[in-house]
Amino acid sequence: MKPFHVYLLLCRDGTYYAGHTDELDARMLQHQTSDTGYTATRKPVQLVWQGEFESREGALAFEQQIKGWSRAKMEALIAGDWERVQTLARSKQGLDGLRQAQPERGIAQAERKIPVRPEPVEGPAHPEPTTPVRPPVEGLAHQIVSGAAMPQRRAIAKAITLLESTRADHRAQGDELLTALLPHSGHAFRLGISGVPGVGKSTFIEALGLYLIDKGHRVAVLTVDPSSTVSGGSILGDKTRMEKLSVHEQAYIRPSPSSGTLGGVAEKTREAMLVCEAASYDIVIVETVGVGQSETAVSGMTDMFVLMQLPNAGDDLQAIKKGVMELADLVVINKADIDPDAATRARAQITSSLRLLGLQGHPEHAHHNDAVWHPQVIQLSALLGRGVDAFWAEVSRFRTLQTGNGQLNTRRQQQARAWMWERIDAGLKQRFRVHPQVRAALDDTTQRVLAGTLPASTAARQLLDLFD
Ligand SMILES: Nc1nc2c(ncn2[C@@H]2O[C@H](COP(=O)(O)OP(=O)(O)OP(=O)(O)O)[C@@H](O)[C@H]2O)c(=O)[nH]1
Ligand SMILES: [Mg+2]
Repeated sequence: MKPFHVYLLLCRDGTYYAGHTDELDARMLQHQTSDTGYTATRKPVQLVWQGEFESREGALAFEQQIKGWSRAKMEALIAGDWERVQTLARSKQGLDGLRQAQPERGIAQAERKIPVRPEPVEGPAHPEPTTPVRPPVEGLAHQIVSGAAMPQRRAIAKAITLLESTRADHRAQGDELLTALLPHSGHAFRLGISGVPGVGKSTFIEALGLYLIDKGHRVAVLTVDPSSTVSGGSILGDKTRMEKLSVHEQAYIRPSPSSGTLGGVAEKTREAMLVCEAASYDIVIVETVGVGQSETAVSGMTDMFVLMQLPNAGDDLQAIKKGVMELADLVVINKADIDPDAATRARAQITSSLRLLGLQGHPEHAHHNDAVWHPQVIQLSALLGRGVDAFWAEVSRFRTLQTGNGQLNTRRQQQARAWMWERIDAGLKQRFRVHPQVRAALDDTTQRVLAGTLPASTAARQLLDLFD
């Protein structure tokens, strides 16, 4: 039977919001996009806790209870510290109320909930649960790979939430889960789509997704939003308005993780991609905003990288400057309906820029073989759904070519290796920063470098020696 969820959101203003629903994904999307309700002016919001109930009444009762809870008690719940919740309840409300409040399935049964920390923190900000929570990873993997539609959808959401958690015990379970899923992943085509805010990425992905589902595909859409790493919120998440696609049963849409470094966010997206593939989504689309370094990250996790452009010259010059054009396997000029002539001019301009790049740029930065594939430039109107079939024809041609000549496989191998090293670099840096001796010496050493009494390179060597 379909469970009811009670959930807690952490809002941008630091307040918590408690709600209940029987469609958690759809409700989250609503919170992220809706202009009404408590969360409308408090976006971005982050799901920090959920519990499951057999009945709506049970869920409602618990939601009402939570709404009266103190902040400390909510935070104990989020941290999974049920003992502390009980202690706080004993001092405030007495145990009876608490017993009533307990989810029928959920809090006591660890596999029914996956609590997530609101923010990654260096030390334990919340007390660790006294007994480690242990979702049955095998069961979860099984539901993802071969579960029926609804349990599968829930299992995917749980898996991704688990993978996004920064708690060490969750990380270990997440690794176990990924290892179990890996043999079932890799069969999808991974398509990256980038472009400046407002170029029409979401509108296009909605049109493309519905087109692909109509052709019998299952489509997963993930986003990498660099703004989320700064603001803790998500530009893309706020604006994910793929109304038809988001409710389609053959589609799965997940907004960007909203904390961590860009590398961390990209890593989570990469892992979410493997989960979706294991769940037989055969087309995975990764959307990213054309600002910052996120294009490099997304082109580094996809089989084909598409750059969306507006029909005016300023933007493509900018893109060339940033070196993003070199990453593109295909360039799309959107909004051709507004000014067809400008779109035609832009197409000619970009085509010649690309040719120039092929001659003078860094074709080795591209992930295709320049000898066999010249990035194409096509026009379309995402709003009117024009050009989607021509787009897919190009994508299919590229895919066939890359599969046939072995480039697709090579590209994935290179990506996997690069990612491993990227994560090793990030991990080492993190360990270096928290190393006790390094921490003890860091301030003083930095001051001496700033004062000009110690050469920067010597300082680095000394600190690295401490780390060793
Ligand atoms: N005329 C016209 N408008 C379009 C087209 N595609 C998108 N739009 C409009 O452009 C605006 C932005 O579209 P989105 O799809 O939200 O753009 P986005 O690239 O996803 O934007 P971010 O998520 O902010 O990065 C919306 O108002 C769309 O209706 C198009 O082909 N023609
Ligand atoms: Mg968008």
